[in-house]
Amino acid sequence: MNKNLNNVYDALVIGAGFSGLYQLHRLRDDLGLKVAVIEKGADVGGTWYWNRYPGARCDSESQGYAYFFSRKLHENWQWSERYPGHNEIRKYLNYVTDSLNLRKDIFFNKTVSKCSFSEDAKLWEIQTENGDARYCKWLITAVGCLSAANVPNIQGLSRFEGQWYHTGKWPHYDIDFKGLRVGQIGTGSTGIQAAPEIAKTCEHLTVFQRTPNYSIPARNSEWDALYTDWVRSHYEELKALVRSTPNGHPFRISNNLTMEVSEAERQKMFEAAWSDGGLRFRGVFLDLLTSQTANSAAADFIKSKIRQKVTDPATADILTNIDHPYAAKRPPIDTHYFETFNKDHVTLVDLQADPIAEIVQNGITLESGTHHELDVIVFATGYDAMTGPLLNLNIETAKASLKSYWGGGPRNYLGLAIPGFPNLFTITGPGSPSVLSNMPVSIEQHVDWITECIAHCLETGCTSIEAQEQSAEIWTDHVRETADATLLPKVKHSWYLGANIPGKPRVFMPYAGGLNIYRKICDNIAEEGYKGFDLISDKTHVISKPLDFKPSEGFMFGV
Ligand code: NA7
Repeated sequence: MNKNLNNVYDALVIGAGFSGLYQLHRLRDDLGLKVAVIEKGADVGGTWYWNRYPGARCDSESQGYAYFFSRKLHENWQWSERYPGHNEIRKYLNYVTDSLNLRKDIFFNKTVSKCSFSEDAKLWEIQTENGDARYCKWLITAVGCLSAANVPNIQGLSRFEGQWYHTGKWPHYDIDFKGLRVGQIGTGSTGIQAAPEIAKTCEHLTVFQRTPNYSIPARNSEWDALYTDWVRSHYEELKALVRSTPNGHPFRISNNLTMEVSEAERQKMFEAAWSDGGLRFRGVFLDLLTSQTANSAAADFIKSKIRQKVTDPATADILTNIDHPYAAKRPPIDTHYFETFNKDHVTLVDLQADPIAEIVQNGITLESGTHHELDVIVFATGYDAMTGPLLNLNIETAKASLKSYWGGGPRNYLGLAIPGFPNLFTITGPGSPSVLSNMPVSIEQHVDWITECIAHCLETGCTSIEAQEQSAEIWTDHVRETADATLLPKVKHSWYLGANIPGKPRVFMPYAGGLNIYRKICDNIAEEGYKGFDLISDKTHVISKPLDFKPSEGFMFGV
């Protein structure tokens, strides 16, 4: 190790998105630690630094998609629309960065290539691709859940003579689609946002759909001054609301059960939720994700709406041939997605009927031999979600690598600590509510918990904290049992399950028990002296308590 005082830190944080920025602030400004952030991109933003595709916009409503730790930050910021667009989110994160003077402690343009723990020095060594090394006692990953882009291995891509892009690694300049024939592969949340925007200017858009998807109208709109004032002056109420809901969103989920109201009432409630638009639709009944009957009622309602929007019945058939329960895959919301297929220059290709055979120089050929000539291919094909960004860091100790430890799927404690990997914390890791919730709210909860945990270690002279193997086993079982009590795992191709990546173990990754319940579990564990962790002092005295956490029966799926 070539250590000198300059490159040894109390803590290093990987990633300068919502998580990394707040973690830097808390450790540096509240605990007074020497901290730095290592970031791959050239600026702050994390996921939003890379996601700049046409139509890229957050599905969370703006009034809840922000930090709530600072009243001042809240009151001096103003969102302009119901859902924040990618440019505005980057502006917001730059505003936070500058307000808190964070930039000076961020190393940009540095991709972490390896994180190895030295048992002797009790330090993590963080190497970057350009050959730098930095050292720290506490290592915190803030790499996001959706940052490892998945470009499917379709034969022939290297032969394609046009341009191709992945939505999650979009160029930092506007692409002019005028006069171009564009093929878009993928109809998840991203593809559903991108297609209507690309269709606005291109000569022809061909959407290659493998699995049809439900989508609810987003009903985005500009905020008026009255609402902006209301949001700015209702900091405490909004903060209390997002911290109390199971999904961290600024709206309550109804307690009504779908089949306990009359058919007429049910349709009326679906209609009202459809008019409200967005992820709120998911909250119209309590049991949409736990009762197949309830879910089918919602699914039928949405399918009937899609049929009303799409003028060609054959196209409507392909769009509504949906094989999974509503919201069991991440439920998209859209702005004129289905209406886009009514345009003469937009074609839908059903890959279930005729899969892609190969990509050739001038387009995509299907197994039937049908050929689609293309100038541009847009891969809206998602991510190696949740585990991908963590495994890409090549985290290892002398005894194990994370890749081998997670060979059968992620195993950890509370989604934030992994047995065998001391002093390592994973913000919004698999096994935490993360992607089932409104991310900034989950992020704040994790960062606060990690900060308090490190503060506790510093106060008590503990030099090392590590999750116990048994705790990880109990927690991982609980994550699975909680998901199994819902319709969430009943999907063929879902990135929640890792099923979108060939060879990835099929394990339901996020915690579906609800952010509010999860928060209580984490708080209880901290209050009871970090139950389930081994805390080791300089004299290697283990002061941990065994975990007696019993999985609760309560669960609540976010959106
Ligand atoms: P998703 O939700 O993983 O969607 C990816 C889409 O790409 C989905 O329609 C996939 O079909 C399709 N896909 C993936 N691989 C292929 C291949 N090989 N051939 C054809 N089609 C393919 O990613 P998004 O970026 O839309 O959304 C990710 C999250 O970002 C989103 O949920 C929000 O939380 C924000 P499939 O369904 O697998 O059949």
